[in-house]
Amino acid sequence: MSMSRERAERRIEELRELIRYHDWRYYVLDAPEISDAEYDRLMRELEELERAFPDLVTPDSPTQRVGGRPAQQFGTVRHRLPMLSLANAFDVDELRAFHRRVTEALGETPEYVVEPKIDGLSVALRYEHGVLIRGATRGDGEVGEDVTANLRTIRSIPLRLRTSYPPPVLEVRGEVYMSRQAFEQLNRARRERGEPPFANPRNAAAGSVRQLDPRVTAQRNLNSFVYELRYAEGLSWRSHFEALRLLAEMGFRVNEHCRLCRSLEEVISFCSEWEGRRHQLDYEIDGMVVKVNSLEHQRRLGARARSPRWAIAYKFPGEEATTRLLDIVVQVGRTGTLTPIAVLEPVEVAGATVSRATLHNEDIIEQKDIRIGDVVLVRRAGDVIPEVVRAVRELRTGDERKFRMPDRCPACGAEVVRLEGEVASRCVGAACPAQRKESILHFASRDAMDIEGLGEATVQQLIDRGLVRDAADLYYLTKEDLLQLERMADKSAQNLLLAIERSKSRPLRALIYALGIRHVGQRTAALLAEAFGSLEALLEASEEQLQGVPGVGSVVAQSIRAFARQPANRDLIRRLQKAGVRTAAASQTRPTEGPLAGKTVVFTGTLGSMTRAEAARLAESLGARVTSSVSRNTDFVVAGENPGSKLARARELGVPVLDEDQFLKLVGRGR
Ligand code: 0OX
Repeated sequence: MSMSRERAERRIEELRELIRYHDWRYYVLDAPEISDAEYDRLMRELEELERAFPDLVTPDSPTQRVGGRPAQQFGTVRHRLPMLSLANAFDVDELRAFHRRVTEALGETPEYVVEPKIDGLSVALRYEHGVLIRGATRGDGEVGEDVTANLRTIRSIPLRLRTSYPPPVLEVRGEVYMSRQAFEQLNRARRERGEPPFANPRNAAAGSVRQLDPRVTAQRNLNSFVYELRYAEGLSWRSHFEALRLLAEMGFRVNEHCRLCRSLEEVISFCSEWEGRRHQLDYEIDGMVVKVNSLEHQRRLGARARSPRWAIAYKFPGEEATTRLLDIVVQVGRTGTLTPIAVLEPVEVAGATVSRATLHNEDIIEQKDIRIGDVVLVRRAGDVIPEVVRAVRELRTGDERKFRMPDRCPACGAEVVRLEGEVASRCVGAACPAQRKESILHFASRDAMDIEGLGEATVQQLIDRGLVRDAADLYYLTKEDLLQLERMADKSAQNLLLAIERSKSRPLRALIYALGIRHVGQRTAALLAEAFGSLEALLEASEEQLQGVPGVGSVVAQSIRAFARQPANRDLIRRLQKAGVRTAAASQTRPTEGPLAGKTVVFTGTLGSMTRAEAARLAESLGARVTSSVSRNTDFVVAGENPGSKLARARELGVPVLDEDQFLKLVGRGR
């Protein structure tokens, strides 16, 4: 009754081709031609024949998607060409800046391809003679993990290409993701089994691809889009759009919403269109990818260290994301206030990775019934600290724990008190290192004494090593002290000492604000400086005198008096004075007119006519603020010889750049 081997071989080949075709119709085009029952019949027939002739089974057979035993661990794969990532544009202005850079470098206006940015994980696929032989995760871009067995289970990834003359070697890149529907279905099933649900589709997809047992991955309903033809021997294409067409012809799933745009305005309007339509898709996108179309243009533009200059991700703004609340820790502020902080499984919110968020205070946690282990909704609006909006209670497993405010300070062990009528709990420890650290950071912050380069890690070390107990100690640090610290090179020690020195002549209002007197913010500090003219006069003022200042009420006045009475504070002020910190209002203030007044300037490279420090002093004497790093707030950069990365950064941000002559002209010293 059995079929001859030859006939079986022919039928097997026929069935495979049919099934491949219908897989393509179903999984790639989403346009099936036959019923599920008909498809199952084909599949069963193939399976039976392969069972009868096991030596005819090949790895690219449609029956072989799920195979092999669970792995112990994944092997590593070195990518032949590094897998680059994308630079981000967070608004339309940054998109325009990208276009300007590109157009300037090319000397002509390019065409762009704009495509949805799928929120999944990137993978690389390698085919030899049309057969999938390797699939790898992105990893660090250089080396990824070999997840071939898992990627084979994704039905939209062809095991064999749909071409009669496949290139000997072909490499493509794309995104593996989980649709919203598959994600919800998976979480429902996990809850029923008492397993913790995934916080979002991205995590679910990443977790599924990193499963050691491919049979588990196979049940996860992953999907894919391929967006890059990295390498194909013998094939030629001249543009990204053409590459997308080739990829589609070869049987890959290519996103249908990729659009060729002939002008920046077209790019912008397509991006905004999808910003409003993103929720119509069955998968999450976190932005749009804008790519220069012509390969010749791409080649000329080249790449930075990690990302190509010819592409950018336009990130959609300010949304929310869900993630898991791993723990709640307590942070001690400079006045001893204990703030509960959510420790989160890292999640991307509005273009930034968030792993911590504020929970404000105990009462809010209670009111919102947020528990450790919950899946929570996190929001990041603009520049504010990310916050936990609420718990997703439907995803609870019962293993969540309630939070309790500790009754001892986690930093110093002192008692924690919560005064009647206040929401905040406070550490009462007078020598609490956490409070010290926060008050020194406040003292050094930009609006206070503006000591550039004195960051959290440095202050922590200074306190741990007993080099600094309060802000006044900063002025007694030596270079030797600083060189003891980790990651403190000669140059940075020098710069820090210089910044500390410079802070001695900060205006009185900045010093008053820097002291961190409760209820004395920047505005009140300015009023007090104006009214008293010196720190000494302020601290000797009576409550009545203080209340005589417009805008100062009894709460503020009492707080200043309480501060002034503390022996430790008196000692602090004495040592500040002794170190030469200016405690009286300056007779002459910074120029408020002239080309440099109020400008933020960065110097980079070697100048011919003066040292950088001299140039900085000159600029400051004309009312400029000199900083060491380029940001969006920089008004211009002065570049000497060998300028390096700051110049590149300035170009990237579109910050104007002056050479030395232009700078000298500007300050009236030009020849
Ligand atoms: C996506 C996506 C990611 C090519 C050059 C660097 C990134 N998540 O949808 N990456 C790219 O492009 C590569 N395109 C995409 N569509």
